[in-house]
Amino acid sequence: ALWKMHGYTVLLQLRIRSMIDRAQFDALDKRVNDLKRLDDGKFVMHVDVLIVGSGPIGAVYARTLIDHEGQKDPGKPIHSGFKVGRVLMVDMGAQESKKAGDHHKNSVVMQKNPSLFTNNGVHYANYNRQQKPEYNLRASAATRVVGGMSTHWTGCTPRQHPFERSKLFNDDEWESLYSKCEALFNTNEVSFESSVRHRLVKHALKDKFQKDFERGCKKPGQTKARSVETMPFAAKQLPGNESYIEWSCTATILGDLANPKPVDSRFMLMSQTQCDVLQIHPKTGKVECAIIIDLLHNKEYVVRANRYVICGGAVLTAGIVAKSVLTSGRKLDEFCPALGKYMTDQTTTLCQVVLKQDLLDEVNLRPDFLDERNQSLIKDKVLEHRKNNPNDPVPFPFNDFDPQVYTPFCEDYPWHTQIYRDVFQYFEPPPIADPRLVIDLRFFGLIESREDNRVTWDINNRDVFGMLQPTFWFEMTDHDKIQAERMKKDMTHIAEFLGDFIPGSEPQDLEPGTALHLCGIYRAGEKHSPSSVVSREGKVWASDNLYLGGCGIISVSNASNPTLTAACHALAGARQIAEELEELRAVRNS
Ligand code: G3F
Repeated sequence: ALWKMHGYTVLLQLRIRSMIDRAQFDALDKRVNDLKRLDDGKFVMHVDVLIVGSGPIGAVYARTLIDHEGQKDPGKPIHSGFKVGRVLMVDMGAQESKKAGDHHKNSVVMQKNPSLFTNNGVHYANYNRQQKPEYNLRASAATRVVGGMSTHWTGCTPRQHPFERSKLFNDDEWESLYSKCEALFNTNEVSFESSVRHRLVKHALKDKFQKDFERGCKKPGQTKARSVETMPFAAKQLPGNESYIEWSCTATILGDLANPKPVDSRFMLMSQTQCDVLQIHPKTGKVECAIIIDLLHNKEYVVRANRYVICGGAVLTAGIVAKSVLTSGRKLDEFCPALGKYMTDQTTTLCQVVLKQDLLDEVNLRPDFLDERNQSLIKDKVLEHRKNNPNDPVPFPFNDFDPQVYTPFCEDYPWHTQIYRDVFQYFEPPPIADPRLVIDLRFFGLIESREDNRVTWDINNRDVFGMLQPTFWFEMTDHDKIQAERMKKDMTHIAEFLGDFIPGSEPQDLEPGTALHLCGIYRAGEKHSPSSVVSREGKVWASDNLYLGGCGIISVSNASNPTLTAACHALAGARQIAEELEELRAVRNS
C-alpha cells in the first residue's frame, strides 16, 4: 500500500512537472487551471529554486543560476555542463512594463521630462499603531512592483571602501565579486563623460576644490588623499543614440529571461504573487514548502523547492522569515536570534545650488576648455547649441546629460557624496531656476552598527497583505550625530565651489530612512553565532535550504550605496546553490 501511495505521488508530481514544463510564461492562469488540486484544495509546484522578490538581487540570483555561472564571461565556467532546473520567481507587485522589471527611466518620454518620474515606494510603518514616532525610520520604504527597487534605481554603484565593507571576503574575493557584479549591472564611469555639465562640475571640483584640499593636506597630520571622480553608474549609452541612456534594472540583468516569452523555459516569473509563509520543519529548520498566493485570482499554491531564496527588500525579507518562524510556534531567539537586530541606516544630507555665473562664463568664453587634447566634443556641442538657440544664455544643450560626480568615501572623510541632479522627487527645487543650472548635493553618512537598532514583529500586528508589520527601534548615537554634523559642514564647503544655495535648499538633514539603504537586519557572519543570521553566501545558519539576499545581509556600517555589495553576496549565494544542486543531482543519479 505504501509503495502504491508513493507511486501515485511520484506520478502526480511527474504529471504536474511536465505540465509546468510545457506551460508558457504568459499562459500561467490556464496552466494553473490544468493542474490537479491536492486533497486540501491547493495546487502544488515543484521547482529547483524559488526566488521571492524580483529586484536587482533576485535578478542576480536568477541570471547566475540560469547561466550556470559565468557562461557569458570569457572565463571558464566553474560548473561546465551543469544546468540548474526550473527557477520560479515571484513578486507581489504587478508587472508594469513589457519586459519584466524595466526601469521607469528607460522610457524616452521620461528621459526627456524627468519630472514625470516617481518612485513607487510604500512606507512601512505609517499605519502601524505599535510604532513609536521617536524610534521610527519615517522615510524608509519598499517598492512593490516587478523589478522592485531597480524600477527607480539611481544606479549609483560604487564599490565600498575596505573601511566600510566586511572582512567576510578577502580582498581578492571582493575584487572578483565586484568585477563580476559590475559586469552584470553594466556599471561604468564613461556613460556621462560627453555631458558639458558633467565636465564642468567635475572640472570645478577637481581643479579648484581638490587642489585646495591637497594644499590643505600638507598640514601636519592630514595626509590622506581625497579625490573628485566620475560616479560609477549602472547605466549605458545605447549605440546609435547618443542622447539615450539605458538604465540597468531587473530587465537588463535578466536579459532574455525578461522577455514576455522567455527563450529559456527554465525560468518563470509570477507577478502579483505573494510569498505568504515558509513552512519550516520544527526540528531540522529545513523549509518544507512555501505557500504563495496569486493575489489576482486569489489562489494558493504550495511550492516545493530544493532551495528557497528570499530577497524582497531588507525589511520585507526579514518579515517573511519572522512570520514563518513565529507562526510555526517557535521563537525567533531559537531559530535566528539576530534577526531584525544590528540594523544600520545612513544619514542623508541634501542641498541644491544654482551653478555660478563664473563657471558658465568660462564655457561661453572658451568652449573648448573642457575638452581633452585633440578632441572637440564639448566645444562642438556648445557651439551647435549656441547656433540653434542664439537667445539662450546657458551654454548647455537641452538634452545634455546630468553631471555625475563624487568624492569617494575615505577614512578621514567617511561619507559618500553624490553631486548630480537627482530625479527622485524627494525634494523638488522651487521653479525659480533653469533646471539645467540646478545641482543637487546628497551626502550619505555612517550609522554605527548596534544590536539595539532593530526591527521587531508581533504576530498580532499585520499589514493589509496579512504580513507582520515591522516596528522600528532606531536611534542615532552621539557619535553618529557628530559625524553627520561634520558631513554637513563638508557639504557646505564643497557646494561653495559650485554655486549659491537655492533658498530653502540649504544643507539639511533628511528624515531617517531616506537613504533607503537599511542593512544588517539579517547580517552575515563568519560562523554560526547568535550575532548573525546567515553565512556570507546568505544561507541561514539554522536551515539547510534557505537563503536570504539583499542589503539586510550587509553586516557592517556603511555609507556608499550598498546594492553592488549586496549583489556580491548574492552572487556568492547563487554559486553555492548551484554547487549544492549539482551535488544533489549527483547523489540522485548514483
Ligand atoms: C539617491 O540619490 C541615491 O543615489 C540612492 F542611493 C538613494 O537610495 C536615493 O537617493 C534615496 O535617498
